[in-house]
Amino acid sequence: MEIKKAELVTSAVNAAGYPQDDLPHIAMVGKSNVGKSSLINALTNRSKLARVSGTPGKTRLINFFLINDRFYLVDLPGYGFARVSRTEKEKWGGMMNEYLEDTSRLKCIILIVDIRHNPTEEDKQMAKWIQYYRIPVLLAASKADKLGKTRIKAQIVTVRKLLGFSDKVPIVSYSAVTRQGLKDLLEQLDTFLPDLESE
Ligand SMILES: Nc1nc2c(ncn2[C@@H]2O[C@H](COP(=O)(O)OP(=O)(O)OP(=O)(O)O)[C@@H](O)[C@H]2O)c(=O)[nH]1
Ligand SMILES: [Mg+2]
Repeated sequence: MEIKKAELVTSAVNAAGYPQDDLPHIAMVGKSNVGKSSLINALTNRSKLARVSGTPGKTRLINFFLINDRFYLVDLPGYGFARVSRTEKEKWGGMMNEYLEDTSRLKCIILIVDIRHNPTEEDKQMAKWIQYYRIPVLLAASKADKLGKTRIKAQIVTVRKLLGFSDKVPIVSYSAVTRQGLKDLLEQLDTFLPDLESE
């Protein structure tokens, strides 16, 4: 797939704010600061489409990016940053629950983890959630520019195992900085979307 068109359509806090059409969704989840918004910018070749920050907790809303007028990339708020109140955490849980309540349009969740670190308890919880809801998943290991090739290979095996996913679940390492792995990721995304011909 080649991304030719990308636009932020809407930001939502609840289902009433989601796009009301039937286009498929591909949603990104992961720890705060792992690089979800950066991945959207890298995939779409637009440096400022999604807001990126060195400070965790930048994305607090559910942002819907319409891609090629064909599907939505959904940027979900990150989890697991220390300095948030309990109310904030509950708000996050509520937003995620509501989003995952209706998965009819959700074709894939991209679960992003930082290639340099083992998955956290919250990553494992998210993996369980994805399995519970039986959502097709693509694992993406970010910041591959920070690790040598040999260690990337080893870490990919570890990540899959610690998250409890089978060999059937694809995992791609990538870097939003060097752009390594992005082509692979786009090719993988194609496999989750309905064929254009049959739409
Ligand atoms: N070296 C490197 N840095 C990256 C990469 N991807 C993201 N970053 C950096 O990581 C930081 C966080 O990136 P974001 O894209 O804002 O992370 P996020 O997951 O959207 O964070 P929240 O919105 O808080 O959930 C920024 O400083 C990015 O520049 C990558 O592939 N390599
Ligand atoms: Mg973000």
